[in-house]
Amino acid sequence: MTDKLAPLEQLKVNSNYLRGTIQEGLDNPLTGAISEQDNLLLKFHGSYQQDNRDLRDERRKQKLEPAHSFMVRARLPGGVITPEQWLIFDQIATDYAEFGLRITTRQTFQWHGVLKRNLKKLMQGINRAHATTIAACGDVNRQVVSVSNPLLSKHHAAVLDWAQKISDYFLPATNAYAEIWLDDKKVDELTSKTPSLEPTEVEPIYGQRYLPRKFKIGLTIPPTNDVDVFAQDMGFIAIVENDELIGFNLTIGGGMGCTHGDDTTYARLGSVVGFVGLDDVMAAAEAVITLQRDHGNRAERRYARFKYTVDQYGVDWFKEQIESRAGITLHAPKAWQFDTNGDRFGWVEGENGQWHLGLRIDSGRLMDRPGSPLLTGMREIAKMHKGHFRLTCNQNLIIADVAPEDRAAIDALVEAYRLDGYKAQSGIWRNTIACVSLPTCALGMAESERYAPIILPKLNQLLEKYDLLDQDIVFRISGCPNGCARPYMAEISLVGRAPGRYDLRLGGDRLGERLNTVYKTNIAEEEILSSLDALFARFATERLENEHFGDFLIRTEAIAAPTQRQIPIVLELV
Ligand code: SRM
Ligand code: SF4
Repeated sequence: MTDKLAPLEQLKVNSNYLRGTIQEGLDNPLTGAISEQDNLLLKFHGSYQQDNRDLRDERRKQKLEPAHSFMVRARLPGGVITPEQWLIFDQIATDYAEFGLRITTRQTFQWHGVLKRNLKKLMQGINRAHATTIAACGDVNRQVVSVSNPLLSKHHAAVLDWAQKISDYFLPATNAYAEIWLDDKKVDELTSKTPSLEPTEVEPIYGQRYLPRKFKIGLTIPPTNDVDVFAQDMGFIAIVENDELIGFNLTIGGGMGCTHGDDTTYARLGSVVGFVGLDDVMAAAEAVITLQRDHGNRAERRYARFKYTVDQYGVDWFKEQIESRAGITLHAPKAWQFDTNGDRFGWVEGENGQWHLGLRIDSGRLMDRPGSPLLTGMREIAKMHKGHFRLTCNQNLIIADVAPEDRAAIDALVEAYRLDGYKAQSGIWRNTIACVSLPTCALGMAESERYAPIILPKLNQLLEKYDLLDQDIVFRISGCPNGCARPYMAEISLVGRAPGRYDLRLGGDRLGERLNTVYKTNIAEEEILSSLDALFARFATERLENEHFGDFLIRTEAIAAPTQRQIPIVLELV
């Protein structure tokens, strides 16, 4: 059997529970890099070795090694951050990273451009803030995402609790993280979140080989689907009856990543397999994860994501297996109704009378730029804020739990530091996500984060012509088909093929329940704009009342119907 394993499988087995020779690589002063094998293991610790692609050619000419640095990703279940944590995260970004703080599409922070000599200091900073980076990347259960704003209602808070419980339960148990990054200090000295300091050589859930591939979990509470629950390997849709959270509809097998020109890889929406009561949630989750552990493809990483396991064995087989492994009954799914997968901006009052301010952060990048001192602005807010912050899966930010009497002071800082972009932005701009891509992402084929501010003013011009500037349209850009911006669910998306060239995809909905479809492939900006110009013109005159752009395109057959591999169970809504 073992000789059929993908090379990474063997590496995991031989890594002594994720230690490899990471420590030796960090200690080697002769290079700013670590070995490729250790880089693969480093991911499980929440970091990737990268190099600045803008500098590649110049350094090659000068016969220098690439400008190596590291990206670090925190694990912040549900994206909740205290002001004290914020200030530490900001400080380490300022001291050790290059591009500020970056909110990701899974509501956590990344730091980019961290030099090898600073990596441990940055990791220790994160742990000092009672957070961790373990399992933020790698073949494990990753950052668990949860519906934004836990403070809107008691149910939001309860769903966040579940997200944190699930996240903690599936943390790796290895002591390698503490040994390498925390000098094997007792975790309590640094953080309560980093697991296990008892020397342990077993991984009760994962075993020596961990999972075949990354695994992602998201929880949401209708009518909001801001986590894009159907994009998750495993999703939980909260069901509230008689004002009580009674359980979740369980979804399995969502995922976005695919490869250009390879139809055997595809984006897939999660399938709803049934309703689980609160007592059965953890057992169901463990059954799903261990089924993927035991049946996922470990020979060919291209097919190792859970969605392929689900399609290989079938949803019905999975239902039976979940029930027998967990010793539970999957009940018929309960009705739910989403109204958006976007964020709300501006002030909202929670049911306890406290207020929450949603801010739009373009591509989630918090940096100080001329005329846009966002990082400093958020630092000033963190110094006086008494509540929490929430990061969202749309790369935005909520200043949560603000007393009515503190709103004015927050408003003044938001305005002074230009954090109030959402007030002037068009509907499409406010609903844009762009993945990182260049210069740090090794897989980027076209610009994304840096392209958004170039194309958006041009899209605004088109929309203005047709008086559509206020239309909320979900627009997402990914620099390659891996789909980190979840582009396959957007009303309009661009998926990078080569510098300046993208696939234009159209027809997702605003609920996160429909995949879109390719409209034109491998086109440059001029054609992107002319294609959309024609469609916006029709939308302006032919749309029904309250009809959204993606729905309009499908209804009028302006685009081919989406070819979804699996459609979530559709219910008679009550
Ligand atoms: Fe992603 C790989 C960035 C969310 C699908 N993703 C990467 C890497 C690490 C590139 C690499 O492997 O060398 C990117 C690092 C770029 C950089 O410089 O920071 C990267 N992914 C991101 C982030 C930062 C995008 C962003 O703009 O915010 C998001 C971090 C999330 C987090 O905090 O954990 C991010 N990635 C996603 C999502 C969206 C989601 O999970 O909701 C997806 C699609 C959902 C899914 O997983 O199917 C996603 N990323 C991928 C894939 C494709 C996986 C696949 O099934 O084929 C890769 C490539 C891979 O794993 O081999 C990838
Ligand atoms: Fe990089 Fe591609 Fe993900 Fe964008 S979608 S961050 S280019 S891997």
